[in-house]
Amino acid sequence: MARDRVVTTVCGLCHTNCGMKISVKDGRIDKIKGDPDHPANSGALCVKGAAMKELVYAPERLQHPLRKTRGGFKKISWEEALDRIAGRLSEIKDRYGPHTLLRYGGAPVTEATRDAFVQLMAACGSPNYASPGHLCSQPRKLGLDLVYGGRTDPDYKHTECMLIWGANPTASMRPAERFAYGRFDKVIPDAKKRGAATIVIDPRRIKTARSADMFVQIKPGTDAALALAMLHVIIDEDLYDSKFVDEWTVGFAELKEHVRPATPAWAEQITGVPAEAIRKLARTFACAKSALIREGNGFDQHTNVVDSVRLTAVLTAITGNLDAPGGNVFYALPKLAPCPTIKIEAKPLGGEKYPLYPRTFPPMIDALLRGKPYQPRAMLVYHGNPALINANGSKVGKSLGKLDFLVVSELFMTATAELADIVLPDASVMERNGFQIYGSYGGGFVALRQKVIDPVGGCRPVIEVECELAQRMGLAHLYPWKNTDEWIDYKLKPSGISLSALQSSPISYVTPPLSYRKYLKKRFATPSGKVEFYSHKPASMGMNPLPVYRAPEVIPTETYPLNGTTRRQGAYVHTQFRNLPSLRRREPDPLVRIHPQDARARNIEDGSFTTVTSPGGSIRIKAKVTAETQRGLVIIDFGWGNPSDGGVNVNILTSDAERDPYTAATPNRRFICEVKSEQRIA
Ligand SMILES: Nc1nc2c(c(=O)[nH]1)N[C@H]1C(S)=C(S)[C@@H](COP(=O)(O)OP(=O)(O)OC[C@H]3O[C@@H](n4cnc5c(=O)[nH]c(N)nc54)[C@H](O)[C@@H]3O)O[C@H]1N2
Ligand SMILES: Nc1nc2c(c(=O)[nH]1)N[C@H]1C(S)=C(S)[C@@H](COP(=O)(O)OP(=O)(O)OC[C@H]3O[C@@H](n4cnc5c(=O)[nH]c(N)nc54)[C@H](O)[C@@H]3O)O[C@H]1N2
Ligand code: SF4
Ligand SMILES: [Mo]
Repeated sequence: MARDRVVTTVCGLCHTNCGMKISVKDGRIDKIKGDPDHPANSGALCVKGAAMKELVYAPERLQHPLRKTRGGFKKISWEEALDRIAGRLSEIKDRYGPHTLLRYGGAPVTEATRDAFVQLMAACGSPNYASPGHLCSQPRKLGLDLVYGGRTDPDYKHTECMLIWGANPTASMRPAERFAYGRFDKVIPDAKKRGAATIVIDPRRIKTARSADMFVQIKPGTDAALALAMLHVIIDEDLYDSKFVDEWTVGFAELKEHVRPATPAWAEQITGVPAEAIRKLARTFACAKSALIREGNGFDQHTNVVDSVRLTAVLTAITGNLDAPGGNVFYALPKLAPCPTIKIEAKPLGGEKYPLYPRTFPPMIDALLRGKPYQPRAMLVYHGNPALINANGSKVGKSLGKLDFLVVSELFMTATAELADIVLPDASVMERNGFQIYGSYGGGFVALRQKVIDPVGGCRPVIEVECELAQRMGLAHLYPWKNTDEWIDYKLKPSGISLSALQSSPISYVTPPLSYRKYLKKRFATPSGKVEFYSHKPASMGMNPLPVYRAPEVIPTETYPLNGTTRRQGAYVHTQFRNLPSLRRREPDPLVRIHPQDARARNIEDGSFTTVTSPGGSIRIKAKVTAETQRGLVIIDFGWGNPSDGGVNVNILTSDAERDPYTAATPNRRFICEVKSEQRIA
């Protein structure tokens, strides 16, 4: 490899996967720029991507495998690490059965995150591989699937009306929106120039709300009530697309009956949104020439997420905005070969209770703690931090402690890695080949994530490590690849390209450009081939076939009079990056945001320390007094609590008792609490 050169690659620190141009000097990363030719970001980079060099060369980077001993972690060789892991996994598999092996992979920001150790579980015969999917997009995907058989994304470019609903794209998707439109920071200003209306539905006055035409400040977890009332108005006032409804939907008569009692006055009591504002919202959305809903992660992490998102899908369909210009459309994505490649008959731990989303993580946590239906024994963690990101943090810590054997592949020593028996230092996204897939107006495309530098220290890429383990466990014959490059070729085969093709053309379009109303030819991928307002799948689980509002079971009490929710900090991704100086300077501490009236009533001053207590526990945290939240709702920054970040884990306060009936989604964005100023405690 030439030691000085410019490498075109893809970031991979978040789902946006921006293109990068990286200059390398003497085998080290020198300068990082956005790739002007990459359709996702057109040259822009966010502060996190710009901090990539700090991440790669961070002094705390793990550089050797570590083994836990009585005296703490000790450096060991790769040979020893791999032998020990293969030996222990084989032993546990033989003694207790393959199903007692679990795998957890974090948010799938790259395809390697999606796949790592999944084939190993399958080769062993375990069905138990999970992710934070129950908190992130999988419940939303299921909601959309139930109604119209696929996931849609917004057609920002052509819309007349945008509902930014439970999403904060200017903070979380900057500079690019994954599926749609070059640079997201231009989406809203461009739409405004065209005269499109922007409506924000959020409990917090986010930045986008300040310039929106309408800001609907909703109580968390009550979106289904709002959507039902919108449907009430739209049907009552005949504002729906009757031709589409007649030809392409099932269950309209049932839906009409269902939403009759859901008046705006009823919804006002639940959502805190005035009835008149609900009527205006419904009329603006339904009467616009085209309208889209950008539903976001604000829906996930609530216990009614699937039904709430089903209702947004119904709103899109009933107003004729489904797969129509300016509405919510099906973007084609490049096809990838499936992983695992082995059919496993055994059901995952969530299989009985959550047949529509069986690979959900909470049943694994329960099984660890209760030993029922059986006791899981070992877990491999890749690119995730389950100890911090799940609801009821204390319980999660205890449950991971029940494992006989925990292996964590990481870049840094995290709260989860601290619990591990063996920690493996992974090569970062800059130190291994990879690829990324995207949807766009021009069609689905694949981009090459070209290796930029050799792995630092003794780090090794995870796919290689997995192949080594498979070899040692006598399972290599069950792998269609032997190394990272072969894995890439295997994955890309259905799209008709290969790693070497990508190396000569780093961005390859593999599907035709976006077209609309594809259902006219292909119908919808639902059992009836139509949009299902009424669905038999929930009915088969004993659930209401129509989407409903389910009131949260846990509501404020005298002891815990406030609702709490959590906030994603733009400078960080989840639990990461607090150790990178340029980012830490931007957001040095976690904060609890509290409304001025709630603060005054509690003697809490801006910048002072408070104790926030919920039935799950207490945390000490600095207050920010601000009217961006609503009365009765405090907002706490999420993602702190790693050993060296000096912050507190908000998930100590959240509860996992109540769950979404379809996916086991826990209410990480809604808990009850009280906040006390430090003076008052003293
Ligand atoms: N209360 C509350 N809880 C939440 C959320 C919330 O908003 N509020 N958000 C939820 C959501 S949407 C999600 S997606 C989850 C996130 O859950 P996770 O994905 O489990 O969390 P991350 O902090 O992203 O964990 C990624 C870990 O991978 C490590 N890592 C980074 N790059 C590499 C690499 O190249 N190789 C390896 N081996 N490791 C790497 C990082 O150091 C980090 O420790 O959290 C969920 N939990
Ligand atoms: N910088 C940065 N970027 C990220 C991430 C990160 O951690 N940092 N994480 C990535 C990941 S894994 C994800 S999932 C995406 C998420 O990206 P988005 O889907 O855009 O979601 P969030 O940014 O979490 O914003 C969710 C919004 O929903 C609001 N909300 C909370 N509860 C409710 C509710 O009950 N109803 C309504 N209507 N709104 C509610 C919150 O106040 C917040 O403004 O971002 C990705 N991008
Ligand atoms: S938005 Fe930032 S962190 Fe995410 S891929 Fe782009 S540059 Fe990287
Ligand atoms: Mo997520």
